[in-house]
Amino acid sequence: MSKLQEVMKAVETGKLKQIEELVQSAIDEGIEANEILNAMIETMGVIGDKFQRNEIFVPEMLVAGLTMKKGVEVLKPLLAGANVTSYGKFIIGTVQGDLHDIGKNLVALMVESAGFEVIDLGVDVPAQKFVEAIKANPDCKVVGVSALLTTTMEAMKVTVKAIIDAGLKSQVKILVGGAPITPEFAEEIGADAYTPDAGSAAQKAKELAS
Ligand code: B1M
Repeated sequence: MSKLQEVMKAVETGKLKQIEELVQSAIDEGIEANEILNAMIETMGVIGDKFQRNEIFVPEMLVAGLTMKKGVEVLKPLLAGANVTSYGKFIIGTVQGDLHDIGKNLVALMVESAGFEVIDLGVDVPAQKFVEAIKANPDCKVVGVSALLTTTMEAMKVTVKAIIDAGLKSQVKILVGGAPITPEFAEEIGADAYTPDAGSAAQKAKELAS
């Protein structure tokens, strides 16, 4: 089994104690950090499919998620580039009712390495908390809203509306993303931009802040 396959297997089977060592040895073998990250993301897709087929349940999905998080920690210094420009603050959170944070954390990491100061509101964030955070940070130019469940797309809509209704659209641009989100949905709810992954989110955030 290749090192990359070992990493994928460890995430899939929730080998929390071994993942850091396995990721490190994949790095030592010369495998690019991005390749390792993409392999872990692919594995989460496998986990999701197994969950849908009732082959695994929430606890296994949770441990796989925790294992991936630990693996990402090892990759972090390699994924984060040098902060050359300062783009100001970027507020990010996962919407109310949604506890998924792996993708949101990756977006935060990439945005930070692109030169933003990231304020992470965490998961299950009520719309009002986004509004208060933006008001408390008048130098924040971009806010990122993440949702992973079709059932929490409505909370994303509510969040974007709350930011608009609070009169904050002249201050911030709203970037949305997450597996069920589409460019059409983003436009429909009044967001300024949608991106499908963390790398493009960082690129888009820079464009929105400029
Ligand atoms: Co959940 N879960 N989960 N889960 N989970 C999914 C999302 C699911 C697709 C699995 C499936 O059925 N195939 C499904 C959603 C179905 C749907 O709504 N269509 C699902 C479900 C149903 C649930 C529960 C309802 C299960 C239950 O309790 N019966 C429950 C809901 C809990 C809640 O939130 N209220 C639940 C719980 C959980 C765990 C807590 C166990 C765990 C989360 C752990 C954690 O995040 N700390 C979990 C996990 C791990 C998953 C899967 C397997 C993996 C998610 C993940 O981390 N992917 C997931 C299946 C899947 O994704 N295929 C699944 C890797 C991550 C890097 O990708 O988050 O998509 P992702 O982020 C990407 C992009 O989406 C994008 O960039 C990221 C990186 O490139 N992106 C943005 C994300 N946010 C962005 C913001 C941006 C821009 C881009 O701008 C601001």
